[in-house]
Amino acid sequence: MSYYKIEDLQHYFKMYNKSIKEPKKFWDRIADKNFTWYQKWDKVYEFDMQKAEFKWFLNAKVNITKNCIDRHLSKRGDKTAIIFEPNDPNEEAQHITYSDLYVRVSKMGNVLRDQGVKKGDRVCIYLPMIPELAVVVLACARIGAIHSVIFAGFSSKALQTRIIDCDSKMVITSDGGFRGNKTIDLKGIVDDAVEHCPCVEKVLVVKRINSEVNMKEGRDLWIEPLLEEASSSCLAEIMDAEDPLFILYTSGSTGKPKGMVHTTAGYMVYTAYTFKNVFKYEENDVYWCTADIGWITGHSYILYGPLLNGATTVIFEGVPSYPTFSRFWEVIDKHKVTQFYTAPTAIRALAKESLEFVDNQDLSSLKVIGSVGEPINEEAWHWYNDHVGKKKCPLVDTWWQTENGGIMISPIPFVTPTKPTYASLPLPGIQPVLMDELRNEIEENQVVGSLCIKFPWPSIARTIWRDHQRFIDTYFKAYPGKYFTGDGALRDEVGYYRITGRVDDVVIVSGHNLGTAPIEDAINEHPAVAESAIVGFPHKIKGNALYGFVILKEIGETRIQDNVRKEINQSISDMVGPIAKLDKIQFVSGLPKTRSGKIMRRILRKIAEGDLSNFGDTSTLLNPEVVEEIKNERL
Ligand code: 7RM
Repeated sequence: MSYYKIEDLQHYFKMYNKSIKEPKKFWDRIADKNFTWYQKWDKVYEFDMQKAEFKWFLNAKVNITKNCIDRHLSKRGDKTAIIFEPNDPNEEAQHITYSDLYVRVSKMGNVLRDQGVKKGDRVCIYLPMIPELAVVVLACARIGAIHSVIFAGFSSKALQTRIIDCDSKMVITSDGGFRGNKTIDLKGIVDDAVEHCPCVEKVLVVKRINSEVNMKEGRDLWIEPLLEEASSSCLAEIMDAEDPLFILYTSGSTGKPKGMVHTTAGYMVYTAYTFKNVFKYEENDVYWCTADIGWITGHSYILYGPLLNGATTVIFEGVPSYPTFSRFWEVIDKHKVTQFYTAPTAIRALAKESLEFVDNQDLSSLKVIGSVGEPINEEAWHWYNDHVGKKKCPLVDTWWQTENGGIMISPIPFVTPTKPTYASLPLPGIQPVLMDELRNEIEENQVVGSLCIKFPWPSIARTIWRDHQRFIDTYFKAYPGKYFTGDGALRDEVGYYRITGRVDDVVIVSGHNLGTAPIEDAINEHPAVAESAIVGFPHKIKGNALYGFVILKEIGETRIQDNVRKEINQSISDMVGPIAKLDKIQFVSGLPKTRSGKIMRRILRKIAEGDLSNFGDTSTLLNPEVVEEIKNERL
């Protein structure tokens, strides 16, 4: 592999400037040197920001699975591609080599073809975190079918909406899944969903938990017997660079989910390049990302990025709390994990528990630790850095979105000095800008603005499935000529970016733009506080005032609670300024979160405003019961 290597900070700036001045040359070389192509491109890119049209590596022909699997066979055939760590620690882990993966993906590809799946068809995948999920995703890519993975925690209604939206002719699921001490009836959920999906012709079922399930004659088939019969070589479909690779749904704040479409070559080049550099990947590393493959993080940094680099990637079926809160740390110790990539919500949950869980495991194999998904608050950053990274592993706080395909802003390990709560510098090729309300670029430091990207990169989503107008309206209208991320950010004096949360999380109090993340950091500094979320609500004088929802580590008496309220405001006053003090502080037992761990501030905002009638689409909500509690105890 000969990507541009980023070796020190000066070199980073050199690379970065080159990538901005001569993007064609920069990406041309990366694409040329690191992949196998059936045919190379005529042109590196072509785009129109107004029309939101992007093409990369025009007319190149490629198959991403040839690059993920086949080309590694000669040198790495016996190397482990996937380590499968089951939910139950007593079940043996599986080591799947690149040769095994080749056979399994080929067989699966042949099964899909035999069942009538053709290039361009959509296949919805609703599977737990088991090796078959990886195999099925890659099998789709092998035969040119467009995969749409739907996280197996979604309800049948959410599944149904997505199947219908992408007009999927096949659904692949399992009899069920293990999750901690529970089992989940995935086939039952699929049955409910597919009942209302006339587009679905076939449902293929993987056996995982050996439960009794209904098999509908003529529609449902067990996958294992089909695999047994299938040939173990499968001709890869020759794909155009711009043929869709997958659709992945991401929730809009209102309205139905958006089917983000990613295409083949640009996505391949960008995920491979960023994986290599952001995780400083080296040949014998064991890399573990704890996300679910149902999210973009799993697509890009469990499957495609690592496999494109010939890496060993861990697929973990379980949860951080089962059988105990030391599970993550045990898995790192057991498989000698070198890079560990997780979400702040998991870090906060584990930091609440006894330190013994983490201290009793040997984490000395770790070289780099990463964070993704939401702003990592200062306290969690330090806990992760000190107790997991032992202050010797760079902590990469990686900012990016489903729409981006890959990591956009992140430190480079051992190159970019890390700074708590800062995602730091843009990766080569990425040109962030901050915009004010008047649509001017913000040049000053420490001012919160809307984060936009002013030049395309290879893995930018190409459209919303069958709704290009919505794609334009959502991302390219607010700031003409730029991609609008929906996030707020500020920049420090050296050019580091700090993501302050979604722009709709910015609250204007007495004319001051306040991002939620720094205020929540100040609240979380209080030793009694486990987690918090703040939102704005209308105020006669200030325009907006702040309402805090705070989880305490232990529920104390009322008198103590009143003291905590005072101390929280003192801490905010000290760390952010008196302007950011909270008008109301409600103690709660939990915060409404999406299944991917993001706080649904939209609901908290409605409660704070006193609008308790309609919370909009709550189908992605993990814990609806806390909404009731918060509503009933509203101040
Ligand atoms: C990768 C992923 C995207 C949204 C994004 C942000 C938030 C993600 C960070 C972050 C602060 C980070 N894709 N976000 N990473 N905020 N620091 N390092 O999560 O499409 O599911 O979400 O997540 O608000 O817009 S996503």
